[in-house]
Amino acid sequence: GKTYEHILVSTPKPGVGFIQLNRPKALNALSTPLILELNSALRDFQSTSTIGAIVLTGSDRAFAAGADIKEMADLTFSAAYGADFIETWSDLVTFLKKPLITAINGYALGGGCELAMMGDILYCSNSAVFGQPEIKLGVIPGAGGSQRLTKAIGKSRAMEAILTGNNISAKQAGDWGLVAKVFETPEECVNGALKTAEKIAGFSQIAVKAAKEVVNKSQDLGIREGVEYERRVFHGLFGSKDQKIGMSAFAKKEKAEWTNE
Ligand code: CO8
Repeated sequence: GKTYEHILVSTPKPGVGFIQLNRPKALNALSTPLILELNSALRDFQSTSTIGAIVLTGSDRAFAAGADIKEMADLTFSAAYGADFIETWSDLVTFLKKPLITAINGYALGGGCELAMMGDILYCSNSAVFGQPEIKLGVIPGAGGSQRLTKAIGKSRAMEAILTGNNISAKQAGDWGLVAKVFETPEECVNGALKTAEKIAGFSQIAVKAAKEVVNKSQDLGIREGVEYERRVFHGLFGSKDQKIGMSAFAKKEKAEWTNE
């Protein structure tokens, strides 16, 4: 495979792609080169048919401490606006159709919190610290934080976090539903994410893709259109081989052997 400078890429379990952000000296600050590598690795997993789900993590100390402040310090409005600064950073939410689990330990601040929230499932450990501290730098969240955090934890809590720059603890993240699970240790968090990814990768990839697609539609559509959208996709799955395989295996009390067709 490719060699990267700022990330580590592997396939530790059947069907599971694993990416670890690896700029330890800068607490995984999200520089443009790092984001380009991350997008490249995700695109490779997206186009590898044997990969069914992906886990993204950082180090025990930091998932990511935000966009690279040193890189941004001298940016001007024209340069940022002209080059659509940050736009490509959230590409992954559109091109990545396979489930992404973010395993968050340590700091997930600013762009780090936003990247964590681009995951389809968020897991964290007790060491996790979330926050959108941009207000302290004279700016605001720039990669979806104001939208995704508000959808995840509600307006009042998101306003408080974004307007004060105060951190959100792992316990709050769990209680408020920002994350699906809070683990005791970073190791348990990453292992839990890998286990869930392996489980997801073991199902029909056609059904998994459809499931992610319809859940994501709930973020954009009203309930009525969303339910109609779901039904269209549900009906469509009766045209797949795996629907026949799955339902006949159930009737015969056998294990389904998915074809991803
Ligand atoms: N950018 C660049 N370098 C960073 C960043 C960062 N965001 N965070 C930490 N570092 C560097 C430090 O400068 C330091 O480097 P050096 O050793 O060369 O001085 C090293 O990492 C270690 O950091 P600290 O010494 O500060 O470690 P502490 O344990 O004392 O503190 C903190 C850890 C609390 C995380 C602290 O480093 C901190 O507050 N970091 C900044 C957090 C922040 O403000 N993040 C938001 C950035 S703005 C942003 O993300 C805008 C979003 C835009 C969209 C992004 C799309 C994905």
